[in-house]
Amino acid sequence: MRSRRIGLIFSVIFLFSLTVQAQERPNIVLIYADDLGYGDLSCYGATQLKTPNIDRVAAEGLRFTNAHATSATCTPSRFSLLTGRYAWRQSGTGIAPGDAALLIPTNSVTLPYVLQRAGYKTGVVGKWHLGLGPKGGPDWNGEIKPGPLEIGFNYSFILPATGDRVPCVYVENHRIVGLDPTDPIKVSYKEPIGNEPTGKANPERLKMNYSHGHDQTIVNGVSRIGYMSGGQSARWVDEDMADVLTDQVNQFMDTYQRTPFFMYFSTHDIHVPRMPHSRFAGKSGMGPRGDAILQLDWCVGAVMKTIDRLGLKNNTLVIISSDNGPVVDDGYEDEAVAKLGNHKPAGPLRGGKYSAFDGGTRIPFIVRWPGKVKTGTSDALVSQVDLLASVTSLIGKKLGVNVAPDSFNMLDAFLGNDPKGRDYVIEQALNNTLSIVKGHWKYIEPSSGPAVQKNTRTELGNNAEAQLYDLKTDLGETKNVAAKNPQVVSELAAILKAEKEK
Ligand code: NG6
Ligand code: CA
Repeated sequence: MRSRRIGLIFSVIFLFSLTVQAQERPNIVLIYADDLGYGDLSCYGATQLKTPNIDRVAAEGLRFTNAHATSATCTPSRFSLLTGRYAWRQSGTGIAPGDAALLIPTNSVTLPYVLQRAGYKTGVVGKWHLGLGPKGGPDWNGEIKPGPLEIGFNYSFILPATGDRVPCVYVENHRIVGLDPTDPIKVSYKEPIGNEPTGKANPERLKMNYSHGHDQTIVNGVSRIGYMSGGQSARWVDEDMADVLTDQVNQFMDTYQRTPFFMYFSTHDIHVPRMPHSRFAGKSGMGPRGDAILQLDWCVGAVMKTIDRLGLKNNTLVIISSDNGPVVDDGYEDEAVAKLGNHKPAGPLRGGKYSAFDGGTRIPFIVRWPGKVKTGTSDALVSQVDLLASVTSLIGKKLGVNVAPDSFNMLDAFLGNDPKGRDYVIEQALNNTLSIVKGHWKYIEPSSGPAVQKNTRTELGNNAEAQLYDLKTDLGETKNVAAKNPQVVSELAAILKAEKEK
């Protein structure tokens, strides 16, 4: 009798601790869009198109106005997001070719690794773009590793690089999906292989012309960056990609609904080539770029529906953001320029993808966790590099010394309890020009890089002189006030110098 009572007490304690644990260990779903600008969503002020599903998440959560990707391009932003370290601290972390080796050392303490160690099931679906395989690149026809599974993910279903780079195949865990061994795949970023048609030689075969770059192997009527041959049965169909990826995300959440899980859904949208499904094609009136935003919004809605169906809404922390700012013509003639109308992809910000101006790195950032994250908007200064330290703190763990040195615990800001956030944040442009935002000041270091990228018509923000902008009165970075504020310039330049020397 006595032992039964003790048993009961233990079960109650055990159940109690399970509930407490469940509260402290929410599922985490990070939806990371590609090239989505600060002004591209209706909840961030866009009026020419509507993004009702993302807007709903924002209305139920917290919408940040001063959140930053660490870089104005993909690879370094993702490197920082997963490692808690600014990418410019490690050479070779610029935009990666599709046959690059894995850029994150396999002994790194990464965001998925921390969660995996704490009992989470961790998955990545979508764009990877952080390299795969050992030095020299992966063995596409064999086991493709190291990759996501070697840095903390339990499951991966990825595009090796980007939608516009070969190889145009999905990789599930260590293997290309649907590869026929009698039709092996070959990839080269140096010279054509086999006799596959290219955009340059066979423009008559294209569904959509390239505007700059992107004139190499044609896959699914679209010419890409890089050459590939073989692997016919494994090649993706761009128009189906959003459905294929969303399906993988939903299956993962279904499978692991009873364990805490972390899903990094790295969408292909709205990167080029913009080839939305026929359900979305022509629907925005803004050409494929606008249609891809509608498709992205649909993906978010579909994932939220699954979270609701599984009864996980209150125990799931949802984050929606983007890896860098917007670009209109990124290499294909997809009518993005002609049909832009009055839409401002970067909203009130100057520049865009590739740029040192804030349009390059200040991005949409939405956090929802019903009952835990306050609702409304937050002007706190936060960076995606902070997610690692903040999530570690959320689940009650500690990072070792020197681990994730640039990641700060901003949990209070992410929950909506701290309106201020970081003291300062560093931003990296395409050609590695660094900027620093501190309070209302933005300093861009002198740089010999070009002022404008001609093909994309992006103002890169490079200038041989130091630039200082007062973001409080001049969010659009139009008036360089460096000459009037020499002491602010030297203070910020000194912080940047010290950061570089760390
Ligand atoms: C550029 C590509 C651009 C895009 C970008 C990477 C050309 C001319 N331009 O080099 O189309 O692929 O790299 O984008 O090739 S990112 O979002 O993955 O950083
Ligand atoms: Ca990107």
